[in-house]
Amino acid sequence: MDLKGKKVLVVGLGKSGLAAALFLRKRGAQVTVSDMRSAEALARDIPALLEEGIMVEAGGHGLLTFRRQDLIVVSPGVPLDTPELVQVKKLGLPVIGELELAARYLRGQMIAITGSNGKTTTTTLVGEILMADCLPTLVGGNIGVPVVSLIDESTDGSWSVLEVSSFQLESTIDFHPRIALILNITPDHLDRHGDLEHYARAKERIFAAQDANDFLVLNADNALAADAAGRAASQVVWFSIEQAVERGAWVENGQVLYRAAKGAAPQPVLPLGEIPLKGAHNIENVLAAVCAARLAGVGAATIRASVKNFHAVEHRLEFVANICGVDYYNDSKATNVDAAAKAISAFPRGIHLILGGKDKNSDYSELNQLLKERVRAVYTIGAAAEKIESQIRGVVSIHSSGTLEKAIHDAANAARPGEVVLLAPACASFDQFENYEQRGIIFKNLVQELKEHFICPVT
Ligand code: UMA
Repeated sequence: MDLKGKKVLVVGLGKSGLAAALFLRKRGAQVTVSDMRSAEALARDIPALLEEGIMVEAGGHGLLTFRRQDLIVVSPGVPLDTPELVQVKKLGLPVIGELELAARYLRGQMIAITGSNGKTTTTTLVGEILMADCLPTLVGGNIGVPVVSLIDESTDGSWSVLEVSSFQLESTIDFHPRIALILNITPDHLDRHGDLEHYARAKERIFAAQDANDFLVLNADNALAADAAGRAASQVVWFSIEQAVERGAWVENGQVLYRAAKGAAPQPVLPLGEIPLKGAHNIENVLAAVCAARLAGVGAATIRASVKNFHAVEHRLEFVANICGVDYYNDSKATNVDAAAKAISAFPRGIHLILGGKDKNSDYSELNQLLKERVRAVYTIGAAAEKIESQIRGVVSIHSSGTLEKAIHDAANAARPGEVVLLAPACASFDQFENYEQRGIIFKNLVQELKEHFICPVT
């Protein structure tokens, strides 16, 4: 697509919008950016954009601005049912997301990884394995690096390992990864997608353009992910922690095995004991990464060495400190109920759990069995606190802490040596924080402060 002279509107001026606008301008397009935030709120970015000759509409989206374009590029966080987008789509104007735009210009092959949980860990691990094999590797996407910003570095030989979210996939058209992974599909983002069915369909766009030369890696143990196999034109490769698979990776007698083709002998990849990450969900992430790496041609020995040296990604079940015999873990990325359940499952009992934030139309009672079995007390924070409390009342002791700082202090005062204080909030962060990263960093800072000042009770 020749962008020279084309009128392109970028909707949303976050990380993706900024990168997309600069990319489009560099390719000669006449670019306008529209954001609902005020000019003051966007003050940091506006001067640089104006200097590049990019126009900025701040404080809301104007229908006229939208109608004047040849192409509209939406940021992932902008819902596709935004009235202005609906209107221009009716007029036949092309509307694509930043991922679709980037994928049209990215050179080389793509490995795209989606799922409700585990995306960032798996994406990072696949990236590290490919790099360890000396393959030219780029890592980006929902992980925090807009895909558009990888284009200049990509070559015909490169592998782009991309974390892709349902928000990004929803607006794809020709997005065509060579290897696509669906790690799992469990309820998330129902406030945006409406119901689980629509959310799952958005995720399935990851393989919509694939053909018989491509690969789709699916979790055999997750019903909604496994169900996608019937709709794929690509070759399906499975992973499972529960059963042997005809093609793909699984666990048997404490070993990760991989079978390259139906009927072929399985090959040992690594012993489970060498996986340095906590929790069964991380074994699934490793199995998925093994499939992706083997399909990209990486040998078992390189995979084994990379997994052994892999450390938890920041904000994913990240160990922060031990204070008076109590371990503090940051899982700020547990932004939905299933992720929180996985985090809780990683510890046998004695958990002091910090829950809450911005609700996404979630059902927190799904945690009740785990709360009963493993959690000593819940500390609620943020806008969802009342809803959470009403759905878990009677199951576990509840402290309405309100803020993260108060929750940490309440938990520290209650926890005994050998127990765990866990931030796995099951909610988005946007009510009290800029994003989950900021929430995790603040948690870690508060815990470090506590470590310096906390006086351990005499036992
Ligand atoms: N905005 C509008 N109109 C709207 C909605 C938003 O103008 O109707 C504006 C906001 O005022 C803001 C901008 O859009 O200025 C924000 O755009 P964005 O939400 O797309 O944020 P980015 O900074 O571009 O970050 C996005 C992803 N964010 C979301 O999907 C919400 C980041 O994923 C991703 O890392 C980044 O692109 C780079 O690819 C974050 C995320 O929370 C981590 N993802 C969700 C998740 O993992 O659960 C899907």
